[in-house]
Amino acid sequence: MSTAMGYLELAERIAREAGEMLLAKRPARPEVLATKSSPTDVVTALDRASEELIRARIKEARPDDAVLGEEGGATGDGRVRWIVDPIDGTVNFLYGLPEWAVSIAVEVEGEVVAGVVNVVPRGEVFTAVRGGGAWLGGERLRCNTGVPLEQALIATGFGYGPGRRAVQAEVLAQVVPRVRDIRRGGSAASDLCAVAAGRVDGYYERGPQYWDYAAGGLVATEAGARVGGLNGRPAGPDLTVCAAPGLFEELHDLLVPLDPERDA
Ligand code: LIP
Repeated sequence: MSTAMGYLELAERIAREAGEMLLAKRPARPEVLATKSSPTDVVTALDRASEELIRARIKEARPDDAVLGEEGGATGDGRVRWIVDPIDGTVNFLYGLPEWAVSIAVEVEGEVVAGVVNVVPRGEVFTAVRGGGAWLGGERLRCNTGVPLEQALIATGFGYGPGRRAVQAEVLAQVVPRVRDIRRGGSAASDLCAVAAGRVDGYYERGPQYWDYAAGGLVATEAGARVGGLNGRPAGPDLTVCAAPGLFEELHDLLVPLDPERDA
């Protein structure tokens, strides 16, 4: 069980089990347990229960591996590391909107080799193995290509802090007139899979954390998209941009002079 495909099989099995648990246990209106970076950045009991289940299953199967999880932080120091978002799109989960996902990526020596994004309410499980393509069920995914910026449907997201949001709104005001339209789904993992599936043409966001984009980023890359940051930097919390080559550069060049990282 040491190939990327082996990691993917385990990750998919765990992400499906967590998804089933969340669907079965989700009350009509989940209770907010705590807030994190701002009063709107919430944690429910089921974020924690989902991460506990995922960590327990990883530990049973691979006791020496490290884990980085949104709720539980970093544990262990193995050469294999699991990157876990137990519910990406927690606000959607809270409100009963159908756009939240369990996201699990597997890194070997710092490189993501497998990823699964289970968009639970839609029953869609996106998977990817490095070099092995991106898949939704039995269908191989390919991102849209040859779309010019002014025809592009672009997904984005907002952070939880008011200062960051004010800058994001200013940047967005300059982006909207230049593209077909904007979508704000509420889950970065799902947005990246939407690029992979050709449901949007591109995505950009300031602030996504590694657990938000590790698995979805591999799905998008394996579907032919480019995933990166500004000025040759890798994707990251500063800025993550994703689109087919060509559109990536157009979107990147639109964003750079708008200085979307200026709230830092
Ligand atoms: C969310 C992201 C979303 C972003 C939110 C938040 P969470 O993750 O996936 O795209 O706009 O600010 O970070 O908090 O639901 O795991």
